[in-house]
Amino acid sequence: MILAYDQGMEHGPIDFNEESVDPNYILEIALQGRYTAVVVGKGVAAHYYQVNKRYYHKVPLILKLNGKTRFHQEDPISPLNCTVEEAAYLGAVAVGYTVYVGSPHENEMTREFGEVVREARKYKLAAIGWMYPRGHLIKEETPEITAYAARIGMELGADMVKVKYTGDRSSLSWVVKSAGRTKVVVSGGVKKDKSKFLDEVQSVMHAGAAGIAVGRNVWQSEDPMGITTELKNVVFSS
Ligand code: FBP
Repeated sequence: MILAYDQGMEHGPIDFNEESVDPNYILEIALQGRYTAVVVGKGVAAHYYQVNKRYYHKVPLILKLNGKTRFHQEDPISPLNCTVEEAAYLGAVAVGYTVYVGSPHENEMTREFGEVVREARKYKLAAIGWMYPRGHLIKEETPEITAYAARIGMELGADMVKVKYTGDRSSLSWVVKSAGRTKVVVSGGVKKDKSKFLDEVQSVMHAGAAGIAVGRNVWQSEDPMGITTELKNVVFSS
């Protein structure tokens, strides 16, 4: 059960309100909700996580090493802005990297992710691939394309891949099979009706996925701890 908070870079503060704009608000949810890990970029890790004993090493940290802004949507590329060595210094247990599968810049990202995996081994950190099909060649993200993206993550050596929900249990279970021994987590997406979201998570778990990596559906909620409890019941009892 991973709490994602890299949206400030990816989408901008448009996703936040007066509370969630403050990284401490999210780190507190991660701490009190006993999330498996929180995902942040280098700046949040340096200014809010590493400097605060309340969070440092108490909340397992996944450092997102690359990122792009929402001004570049057409044929995206997500460059590294942090090294694995820096991530280890900041206290990370794992590193995350987005590969835009199908983008004309895909080769650059697969090569860079290969290097990230190699470095992660050196520092004994887990490597997680955000495997997102994007760009003008991807007319629509079908479940088969999601399965291909998950497979690419496994082929590149990822310990875990993060993919979008395919819409139903049986297509997601093919994604999970395609990833083999690489664990699959599913992202939350835009905030939706709570019971619809929990049903989705149930289907994710029944499909054999390892869990979820969710952001907006938790910290945009009026009751983040309430939804955390409900999520735990679904994720850990499935
Ligand atoms: P959400 O649950 O808020 O969707 O977060 C999951 C995530 O993968 C984030 O890690 C990332 O910032 C965002 O979704 C990417 O969203 P987009 O689909 O707009 O690229």
